[in-house]
Amino acid sequence: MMSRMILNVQDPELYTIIQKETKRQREVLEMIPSENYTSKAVREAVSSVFINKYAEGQVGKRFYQGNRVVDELEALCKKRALSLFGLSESAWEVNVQALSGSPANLAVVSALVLPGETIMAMYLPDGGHLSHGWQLPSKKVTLASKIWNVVFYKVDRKTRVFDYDAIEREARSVHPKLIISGGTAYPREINHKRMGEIAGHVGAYYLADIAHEAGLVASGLNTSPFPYADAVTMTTHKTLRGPRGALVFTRHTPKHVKSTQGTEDLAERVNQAIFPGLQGGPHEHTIAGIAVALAEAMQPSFKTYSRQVIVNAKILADAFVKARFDVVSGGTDKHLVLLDLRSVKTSAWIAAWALEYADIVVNRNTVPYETGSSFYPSGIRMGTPAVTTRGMKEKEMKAVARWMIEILGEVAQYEIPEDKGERQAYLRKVRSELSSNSRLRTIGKAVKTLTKQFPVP
Ligand code: DSN
Repeated sequence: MMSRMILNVQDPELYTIIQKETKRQREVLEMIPSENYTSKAVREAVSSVFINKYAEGQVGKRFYQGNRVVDELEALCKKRALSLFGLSESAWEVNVQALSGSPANLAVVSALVLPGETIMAMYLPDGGHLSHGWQLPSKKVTLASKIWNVVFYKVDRKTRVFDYDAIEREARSVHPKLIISGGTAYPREINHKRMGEIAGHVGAYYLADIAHEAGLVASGLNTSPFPYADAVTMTTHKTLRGPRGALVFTRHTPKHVKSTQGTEDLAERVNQAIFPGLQGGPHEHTIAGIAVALAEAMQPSFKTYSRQVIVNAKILADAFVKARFDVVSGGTDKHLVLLDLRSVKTSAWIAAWALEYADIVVNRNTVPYETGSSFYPSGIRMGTPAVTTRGMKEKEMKAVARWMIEILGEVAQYEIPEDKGERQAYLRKVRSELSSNSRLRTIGKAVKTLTKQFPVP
């Protein structure tokens, strides 16, 4: 339970840092699509006494004593998770212990695929995720890429959406054991039915990672992958608006693959992969916060919120299309919009800084058929979950889009030199120019006026 504040007395240095971040989160337009503001109730649960407890094992089967109440907590969280997505306990297991999205994905892959076997995943610049085995031609970047043979599928060059016939051809040629969909920057809905069918045709498991759109799926506004997937992973802190954590859902009996490991329950394999395979004690305080967020997501008001998240993102996308920006895939079906800035000859690094000088926080992002690098990519990614939590709607989004378009106009033609030697000096000069740009300051003031009217929870 929250009680009288003592941190300011005991550790003023740390307290001041928290105050600064509180102020920052209150004053800026937080538009990174993977971020959100949790409720006070979620934060209260996360800072509860569950932070003190070790609880390796599963409900009713713990390795440490003293877990009677933890069992109650975890059982409640699991029940709520299954109920939110309309799943039956007899067909699906949910594990609520994965520490976040990347370990959740690693656990599922390690449970379903033997080292050296092939997995197929969305290409990172096309919106995939690092934890699906990202690697460069010259470097195995992730642990998954060191363990498994990873083959990526890409979006169509012209439409920048997936061509499912091409994915099927690829799957038939590489015979993956697992096909993964989902990621971080694909603005369109995934055709889970088709992905499930492709997995079925090649005898692969299908893992749908809905980290980004979990809340939209829970609200029935994006297609549910559950009828088609063998396993579904999601983080709990993006559109689902809980604390940072993850949920892993697994069918007891696989849909697409005849078990090669006897009659073993698939979900049991995933549970074992999470603990003891990958982690020790679960973070029960986070699980408490997730349980609160799941109950919040079952309220009718959450569906209204999710609907507004999508409406708001579509308003941004439409405004950028009208202003002749290159909106990847021409729009969005969910909470995020991806702009390819190569058409306006601006570096995403400079654009993101310019926006931040006006207190609009987005992230620079790779885009399909990327020609830059992950640190200096060609796109910016923006999203609406956090601003919608604050209550912003159509009118505010139109104003935000206008400001963003104006700021991007201010930095058009700023290009980062190819020469690495010249680059740092150039970037320092640009940041200094941006920090004193009067137009950015004026927009920053308007942003502060707007954010004052929409308090964070
Ligand atoms: N880093 C997260 C995102 O921003 O999408 C995914 O892990």
